[in-house]
Amino acid sequence: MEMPCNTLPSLKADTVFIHAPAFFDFRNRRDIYFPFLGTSGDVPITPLYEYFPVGFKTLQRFLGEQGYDMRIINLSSVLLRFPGICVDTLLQALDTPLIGIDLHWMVHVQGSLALAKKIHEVRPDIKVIFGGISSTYYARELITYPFVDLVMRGYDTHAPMLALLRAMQHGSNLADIPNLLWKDGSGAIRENDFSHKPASYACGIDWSHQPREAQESATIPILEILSTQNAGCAYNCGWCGGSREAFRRVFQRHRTMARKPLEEIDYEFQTMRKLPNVDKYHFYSVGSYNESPPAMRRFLDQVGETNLKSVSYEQFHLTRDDMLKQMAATNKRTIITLSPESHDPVIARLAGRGVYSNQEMEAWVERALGYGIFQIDIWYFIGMPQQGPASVQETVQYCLHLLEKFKGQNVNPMICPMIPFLDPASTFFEYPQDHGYRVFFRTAEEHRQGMERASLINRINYETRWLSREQLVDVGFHAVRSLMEAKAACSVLPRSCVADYNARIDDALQFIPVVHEADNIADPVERARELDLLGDEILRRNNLILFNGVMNQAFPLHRGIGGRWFDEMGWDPQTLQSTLEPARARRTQL
Ligand code: B12
Repeated sequence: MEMPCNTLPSLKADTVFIHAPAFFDFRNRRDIYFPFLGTSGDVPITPLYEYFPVGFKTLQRFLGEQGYDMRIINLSSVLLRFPGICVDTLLQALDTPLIGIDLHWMVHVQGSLALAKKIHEVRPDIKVIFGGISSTYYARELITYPFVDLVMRGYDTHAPMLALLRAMQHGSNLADIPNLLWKDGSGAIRENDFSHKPASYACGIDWSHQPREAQESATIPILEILSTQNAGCAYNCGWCGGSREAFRRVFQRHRTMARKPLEEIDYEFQTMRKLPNVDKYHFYSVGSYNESPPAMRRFLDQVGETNLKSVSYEQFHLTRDDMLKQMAATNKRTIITLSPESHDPVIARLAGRGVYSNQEMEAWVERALGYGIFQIDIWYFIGMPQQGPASVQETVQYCLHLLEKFKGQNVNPMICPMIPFLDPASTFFEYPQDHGYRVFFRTAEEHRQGMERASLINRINYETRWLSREQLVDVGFHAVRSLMEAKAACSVLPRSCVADYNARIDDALQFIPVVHEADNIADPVERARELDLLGDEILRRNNLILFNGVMNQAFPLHRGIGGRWFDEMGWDPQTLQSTLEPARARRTQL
């Protein structure tokens, strides 16, 4: 229950971008269950998906240099960090004509729309604009919501956003702003040309400043910088909403890659070198599989000149030997992430991978480690074509083999179910029957309503001929559990850590079916009554997940949030704390 807060100092900006939690408002909800492991992936986030698009940071720099002040509020982080905060109070403090909300990842559909609705209730004077990958795909539907004023399409929105801010400042017509959907004075929807599709992508980010808590927060702070050098993809995995074909569907551009200019990449590294304690930061280079060898070599030169603690690169093919040597030479803790998706070559190929055999991969791992690569992460996925429970089990067995073969050598296989969504715009989403898939939600509104279901199983938007929704969760969670056990047995992870992690999985495995049964009651009144009976148990469990810390497969220990690069909160933590009543403020301290 939200309590009134003391007012916050006014936050004045030409535009404020807010990143909504995947579910708004998750606090104190007794009727929707967020189980442990409810997210896929290895990134340090809760099931609220706190990352905001890295494009917020490029927009902030670009607009800033043009004289427009853009501020960022990660509402997800704010609400996790200060659960007592009153959102109305926060919105009242904004002094801006325009709020940007990302619906980039579809998983935010409920949170982003609910936030927009809230803004219109509390601050009808502020215009709300949506943007991001999913916003582009669903632009025509999103603009029909009464609380969405504008939608900006595109993988690069810098110039159009500048044009929009200028037009708003001068009260001029919006009809000439590329990529924009808007409503005219009569409320009629207008769609401008989707014509701003530059060959280059974005500008460099200024990494020299990080959220204030980065150094001071929890015992194990999450010090990470993330960057992507390109938008789009050279590959075509059927499940991926960023694949070659998906990019063409979403952005209506034939060429599926746009690259960051080299001088902008250089700028990013220059700013990183200015970051105090850069040697304590991990650098996550996303999408490096899309870089050509010459571009990658130039990139590695920059890494070599930056004293980062560790660096990770995602690779599609097995990296060439000369590149491995250069990677190892540029940073002592170089991590390479491979994603064969399945040990079974047929399934791997159907998943868009399968470009090397297990034998080739194992020989490559040996070589890579020999050249001084510090760690190899190997990801497997659940929810691929022709992949049934037995196949998943075999993948786990194969992971055990890898763990034993490379014992003590930092080879870390991981597995995760593809939940809650099959990416909209992916080939499997568009042509489900051709690939053995069934899609439950197609529109944005169907996804939004789906995300409000109490049961995680009912929030999943697909199933395959080989794994039902229940099985995606059940088989998926059991696979992670077995793999964690194996890691304890091989001393890759401490036994106590795994015991704690797996106890949480066991609890989720026991409680998910209970919530699911109640959520499946046809009669809404009876369903609400049954869910209410479970309410205390749901809330207790949610509070163990949605709090000021994160834990994942790659790092199964709780780490405090607040200092992650995307933990920008608009106000400094002390100010946010001071708006809470004294008693509640004490409760939220670390
Ligand atoms: C890099 C990346 C990541 C990084 C995050 C980087 C980041 N913070 O931006 C990491 C690895 C952390 C990640 C995580 C996830 N990802 Co990801 N990711 C990608 C990837 C490879 C590139 C995205 C990209 O190119 N962005 C560049 C451009 C498009 O965006 P941008 O510069 O950030 O922003 C510009 C525009 O988008 C727009 N914009 C964005 N927001 C807004 C808001 C407003 C108001 C406006 C005006 C404009 C605007 O303007 C910006 C400036 O020009 C794509 C695959 C691909 N090839 O596209 C998948 C992809 C985006 N991810 C995807 C998914 C599913 C996820 C996860 C949900 C996976 C998971 N289950 O954990 C998480 C979500 C994390 C979270 N929110 O907490 C899907 C999304 C499909 C969908 N439509 O929902 C994609 C398409 C493919 C995939 N399956 O991996 N991801």
